[in-house]
Formats: sequence, C-alpha cells, structure tokens
Amino acid sequence: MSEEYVPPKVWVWDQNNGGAFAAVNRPTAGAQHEAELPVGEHPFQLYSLGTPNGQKVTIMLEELLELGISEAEYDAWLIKIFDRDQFGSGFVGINPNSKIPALVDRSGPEPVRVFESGAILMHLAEKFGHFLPASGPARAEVLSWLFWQVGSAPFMGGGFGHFYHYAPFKIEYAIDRYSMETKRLFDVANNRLKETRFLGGDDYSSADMSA
Ligand SMILES: N[C@@H](CCC(=O)N[C@@H](CS)C(=O)NCC(=O)O)C(=O)O
Repeated sequence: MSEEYVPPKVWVWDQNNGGAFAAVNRPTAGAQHEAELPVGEHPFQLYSLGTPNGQKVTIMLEELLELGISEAEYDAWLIKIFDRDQFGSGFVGINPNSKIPALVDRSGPEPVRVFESGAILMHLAEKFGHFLPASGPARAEVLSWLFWQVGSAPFMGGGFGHFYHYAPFKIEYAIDRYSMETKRLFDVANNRLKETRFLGGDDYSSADMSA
C-alpha cells in the first residue's frame, strides 16, 4: 500500500484522510472560533490535559506545593484537544502553536503567558528557585537533559503513538522508524541513569519531571 504511493508535486491537504486527528488538525495556524478562557483565583492559570506533555507542568506545580510554596497555587482548566478547544481565540492568544500545556502567570502586575512544556518548567523553576540549579555545570547538565527531552520525546514518542495507534492503517516503515528511535531514546535515559541517580545529576530536577 505505502510503496505504491507517489508524493504529488504540490502537496494538497486532504481533510478526510481517515486519521483520528483528521477532524482536528489543519495545515494552518490561528484561532478557528471565538472562546474566552476561564480565569480562577490563583496566581497560576494552567490550561492543559492529562497527556504526557500536559502532566509535566502539573507535576512541577504539585512538587512546588509539596515544598510548602503556597505562591504556586494554580487553577487547572481542561483543554479538550479532540473537541478542538486548542483552536479557540483565548487559547491561541496564550499559545499560537495550539498545543497544550499553556500557562498564564498572574502573580505579577501583568499576566505573563508561557507556552511549550520546557519553557513553562524553566519559568516556574527559575521563579521559585527549585528544580534547576542557578548556575554552573549543574545547571548546564539539567538544561541539557530538559532540552533533550522536549526536543525529542514529544516528537518521536508522539510520532510513534500516531503511527502505531491513531493512523487509519498501519505503515510498517513508519512504525519501524519511530519504534527504533523511541527505543533508542529510552536507552539514552537508561545509560544515563546507570551513572547518576536522576537525569540531571544527583538531584531530582525539572528534567525528570519532563521525562
Ligand atoms: N512541544 C510541545 C508539544 C505539546 C503537544 O504536542 N501537545 C499535544 C498533546 S500531548 C497537543 O496539544 N495536541 C493537540 C493538537 O495537535 O492539535 C510541548 O512540549 O509543550
């Protein structure tokens, strides 16, 4: 099936390609409908969902609260990606990339939007002085592992999940490619964790939350 496919000279979007995300994703960005985001009473407003990327920020906020930092209190709002909530005008206003998680930090004089899970983890870690060393080699190591995770797992693991689970039919080449890369990433982590207790070093950090 897949070996018979000849890519066209100019690719054209086929909305009804049968995939689970066919009704959700389009090749364009921007708001698709008007929808304001709810705002609660706490300093942080989290717009997210319990996916691997979404969970990272919730883990960080809960760990901060666990340390007794009440300034990290947050309201969590569900963004249902299969209902296309990520394309509402309010959500696109805080994340033009239309992906969860997104955060609004309302602890200062002006609300600050932060999107991309890695950027949100860094923002919170720096703000509260936890889970990311302030300087030196330890900081470089945690940042390396944090960026390793956000630069590879959402795309590779997400690609594996897409072709293994969501695609309308199974394509051996795509599944082989993404499985191999996903396994390789786990091996990178396994090798690292033979040397150090946590990904970033001796201490639990934002890199572990991300992974
Ligand atoms: N690079 C992004 C990836 C986020 C992402 O892929 N989010 C997915 C759910 S896990 C999403 O919102 N998908 C909705 C869509 O593709 O329309 C991050 O690290 O925050």
